[in-house]
Formats: sequence, structure tokens, C-alpha cells
Amino acid sequence: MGRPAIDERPLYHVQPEANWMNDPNGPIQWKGRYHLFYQYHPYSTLWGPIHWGHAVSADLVHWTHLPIALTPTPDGPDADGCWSGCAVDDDGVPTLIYTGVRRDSACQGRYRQTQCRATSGDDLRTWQKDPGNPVIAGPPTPYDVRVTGFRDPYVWKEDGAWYGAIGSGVERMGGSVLLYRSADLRHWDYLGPLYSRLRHATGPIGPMGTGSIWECPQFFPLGDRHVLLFGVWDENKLHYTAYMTGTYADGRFTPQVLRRFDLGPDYYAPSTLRDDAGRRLVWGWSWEARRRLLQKAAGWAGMLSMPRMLTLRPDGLLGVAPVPELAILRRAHARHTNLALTPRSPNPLSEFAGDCLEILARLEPSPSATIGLKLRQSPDDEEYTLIQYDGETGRLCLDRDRASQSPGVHQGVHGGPIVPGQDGLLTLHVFLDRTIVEVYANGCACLTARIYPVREDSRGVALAVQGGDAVVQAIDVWDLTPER
Ligand code: DQQ
Repeated sequence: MGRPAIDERPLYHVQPEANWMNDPNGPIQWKGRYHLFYQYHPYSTLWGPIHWGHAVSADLVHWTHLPIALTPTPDGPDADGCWSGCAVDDDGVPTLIYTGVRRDSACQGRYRQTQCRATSGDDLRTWQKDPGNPVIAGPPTPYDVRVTGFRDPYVWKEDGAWYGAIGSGVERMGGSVLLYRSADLRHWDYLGPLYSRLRHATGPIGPMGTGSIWECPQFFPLGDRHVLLFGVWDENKLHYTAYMTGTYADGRFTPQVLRRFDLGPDYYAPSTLRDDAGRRLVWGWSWEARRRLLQKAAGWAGMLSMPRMLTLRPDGLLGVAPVPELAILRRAHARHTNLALTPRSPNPLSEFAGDCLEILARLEPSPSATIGLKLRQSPDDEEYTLIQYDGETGRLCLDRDRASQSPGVHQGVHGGPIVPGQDGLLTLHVFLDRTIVEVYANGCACLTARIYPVREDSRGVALAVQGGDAVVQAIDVWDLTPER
């Protein structure tokens, strides 16, 4: 299988020059610039002994890659990998707290997971590991035999003390998050579970498997509540990102709302930052949805999602929107307003084509109408990706069954119900960057999926309704091409 004939590398999503990346790690704004680290395997297009890659940006849109920040230390507690973690400003000292892993005979050859610390004295370019590593040597003893994982520390300061939330899980119980406290980021006391719940819980969106371990927990105040955002992982190939909003007191989190964070199949391992402007930003990892051989042929695997801005809505849900900075990518533009769309209408977007696009649509659907937006459509309709909203069920889906004629890629219809727009309209904000699609709907739902059209002419865009009519109040399409 050779290198793909058409351009597949994203133009505005963060990705290193080559090889494997997974989770975003430790986003931090330092002296005004945004720094993002990420799980990186510099020698392969497959996951392996993980390093921390490093990228920096002044505007959240253009990123420059810097030298590798963390490398496993032979014989160290991170000898087999520097897994996920966070970055904090320790009174002027940039500090990383991350999970070091080491395969250990006492752990039956599995990865022993401990928490490590590293600091930088040159504005985050190079990092020195604490000679006292690991700073947390293992899970709390009462849980020793029953804990399914112990990783991905997320650290914050509260009333003059440092607190750390660590992703974990309790056997036969499900995912959980453990809470620690420290005065100096080196000596840590275990306080108890921040939150844990039974393996299968019934949440406001119906039964939702809560997995066997929660990875990459992010815990932060937003509005008048606290948010726990986390990756749900399970041996049965269950991987998705969820959040809860609720209250936090005396070291315990009491959730009131539980939701999937991204309705798509290809978004995981969130990492957040409160920036200097007070905004809560989040990145996720978008993994490949194709066979390893195709990954290898491409020479790279994985990318980060666009930065999303989170807010708390009065109903306790998260508001999610792409950051406004992305508007500087906009180039050629088309706009239509006040279109009455019937199932027989011609495609109003027929003059537009591209593989890097932004589309913003404000629609008034009738309850019986299904609105479909096709991307990367070939002229003969053999290849296309369909984003669809069903006015009757209120579900938003992405259908990639026809997205690619390649046999080695994932297919399926993915999505779920979304809450109606506060203005009664359906607002769809879509970003296409070659093989990644991110959809934002009604300001509070998002859906990320990877697609791999193989035809060079799969660049069309189409808007259509079925089963009823819709009024398109406005639809904007922009070509997005960053200056390199
Ligand atoms: N990826 C990291 C772990 C984390 C997982 C290892 C989530 O720290 O739990 O690369 O994707």
C-alpha cells in the first residue's frame, strides 16, 4: 500500500511533522504564548514508549513545534513512557506533573503507574526531572488490589494548597477519580475518591457504560458549578469522552448532569486550560479511523482537535464553541440568506468545493424534515460524508458509510440527540480539515469524526432536505487555508 495520492495532512489541526501522537497534555499560557504538549512516539506511526512533544502558538491557530519536552529515562520510573499529565505555574516555575510508567515484574509485566514531576528553568524549552521521582509511588493502599489504573494527574491550586485528581477505576465498580493534596507538588496526601460510581449508571441520557477506568480527568470550576471532564475506557473497546457538572465541597464532587462530551467516534483524552482571558479551553485527541497499514503509509497518525471554548449554561450543560481566533483562517466566501428549501430544491452550495472548509448554517427546520449536509462529495455521489439532523427525533448524526471507497477505513453512523437551540433554530457550525470533521450544533453539542475519501474530486458540498421543508436563514461557507 503506497502513500496516498491526495493530500491528507490537516492544515489547521495540531500535528507533528511525522509519526504517532495521542493525548494533548498540559496546555498552559506562559508569558502570553500558548504551549501545548502531547503524547508523542517520535520513531513510529504506532503507539510505543511515549515522549512529550511540544508546540507553541501566539494565536491558538498557528503552531510551531519545539524540541521534545520529556523523554523516558532508562531505569527511571518513566523508563517505558511519560504518559499524560498537566502543567502548572508553581510560583514562577513551570512544572509538569505526569504519569511515569515502567514494566515491572512485581506488576506481572504490566505498566507500573506512578506520578512524576519535572520543572523548566528556560521558559518551557527544556525540562529537568525531579531526582525524587516518583512523587506519588502508587495508588492508595486501601485500594491497592482493586485499582484498575492510576494515571493522568490534573493539578490545580485552591486556598493556597495544590490538589491533584488522578484517573483510576475500582474493580467491579467502574471508573473513578482519586483526590490528593500537596503543599509543594512533591509530597502528596491521599484524600479519598473525588468521585466514583457504579459500573453501569443511568444518567440523563439513558444507560451509559461508565467503563472500567476514567482517563485524563479534568476538574475545574465553571460559572457557579464544577465540571469533571474525562475519558471513559473499557476493555470492551468502549472509548468516549463524558462530562458531569455539579457541586464540589469537602473534597467530594456531587454531579447533577452527566453527558457525552463529543457525539462522534474519534475524540478522546481531553486536556483543558484557563487562559489569561479567563476562558476555559479544551483540546482532545482525534485518533485515526483506518488500518495501521494505511497509517504507516501516510507517515503519521493522530491529531489534536481544534481548541474549543467551554461555558456553563443555565441548564447545567456545557456550552461548547470553537474559539473565535479561528476566523483568521477564512478565505473565499459564499453566503445565502432566506432560502426556502424543499426536497426538490437544487443544491444551493453547488458553486463551492474544497477539502478545508468552514460552514455556518442557521436553519428553521420543520419537525418532519431531515436536513443533510454533504461534505467531500464526488460529482457522481459515490463518495460523500453526510451530516444529518432529524427534526422528528432531534438527533444529529454523521454517516460515513460512503465517505471512502477505501476498504481499510472505519464506517458507520454516529451521533445522538441534541438539545434544541435556545433561539428555536438549528445552528450547525462545521469545520472540515481534509480527514477530520468537527461539527458544533446549537452551541452545546459537538461531534468529531475522521474520513478518508480516496478520490481527488471528492470536494463537493451539498445541502438538502428530505420529508419536509426548511428555511435557511443564513448559510456561510469559507475556504480555510492558513498561511504557512
Ligand atoms: N493515553 C496515555 C495515558 C492515558 C491514555 C498513554 C489516554 O496516560 O490514560 O499514552 O488516551
